[in-house]
Amino acid sequence: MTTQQHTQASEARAADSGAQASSRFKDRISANRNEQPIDHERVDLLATKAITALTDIIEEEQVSYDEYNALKAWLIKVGEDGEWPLFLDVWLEHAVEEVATSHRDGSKGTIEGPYYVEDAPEHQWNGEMPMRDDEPGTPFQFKSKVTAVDGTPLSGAKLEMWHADEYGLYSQFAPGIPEWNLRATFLANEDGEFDISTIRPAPYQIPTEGACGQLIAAAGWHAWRPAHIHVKVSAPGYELLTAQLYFPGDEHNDDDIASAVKPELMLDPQPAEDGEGEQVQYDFVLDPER
Ligand code: MBD
Ligand code: FE
Repeated sequence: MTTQQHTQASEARAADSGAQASSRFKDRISANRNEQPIDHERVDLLATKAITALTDIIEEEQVSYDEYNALKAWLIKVGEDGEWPLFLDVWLEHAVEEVATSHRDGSKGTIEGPYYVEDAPEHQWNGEMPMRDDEPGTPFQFKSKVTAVDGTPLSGAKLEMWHADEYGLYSQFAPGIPEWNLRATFLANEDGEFDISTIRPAPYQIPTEGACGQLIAAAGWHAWRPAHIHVKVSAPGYELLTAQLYFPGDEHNDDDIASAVKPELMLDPQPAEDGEGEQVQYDFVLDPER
């Protein structure tokens, strides 16, 4: 395949990713439904505040019927395109994540995003991310140690990792990629360590063909997220850490469309000591469960 053919194929397939995230999310929610009673006071408070914030904008900005109808049509399209998870995770999740983790003393986290899949197959602490025989990309060796805030190594730690391929596509959300490609759960050694072989992911452009892309084009924004590796780090008795790790020098580290970059999440890749590619050490500190 030429580069141009590959770009065209990637664009066609990226279009499905936003919609895939919708059906995935619905499955996950119905599987985990724990019949919580409705907190009517809280719904009243939050719904009233949300409606008031919007009506304030309408008055302040003198919003017209044409603008109101454009919004209506666009909201309908977000649903039709299956892009609500994409929209919410790109523009709102970062604020929810800050609220959820502000009490922590351990490692900083960031948003999960729309492309996590639970229960990725398990591998040993020094395993390789599942990848195709001809998987393109720079080899990347990821070393890590997981400790508690008091410094105790956590031998029971699990590290789930998922990331895009060299073309910015995620398995299970873009067709034609093996199911668990570049997704895995690693189990720590007795010192809480990991030594994982993978490839460097490419920067990610959110699908441009759907409602979210339409908004981005209409507003004159860009659709890029910097290259990133997603992780979930856990250990029995400790709070789950959800994070993304970034690469210095990426063009979009300072203007991530999803506002999910933090300085603490920047990797420091070095040339690999043995073999080709790069290696990095990045450690995690977990907070005890409250
Ligand atoms: C991604 O890969 C991602 O991580 C987020 C947060 C939003 C869209 C695509
Ligand atoms: Fe991502």
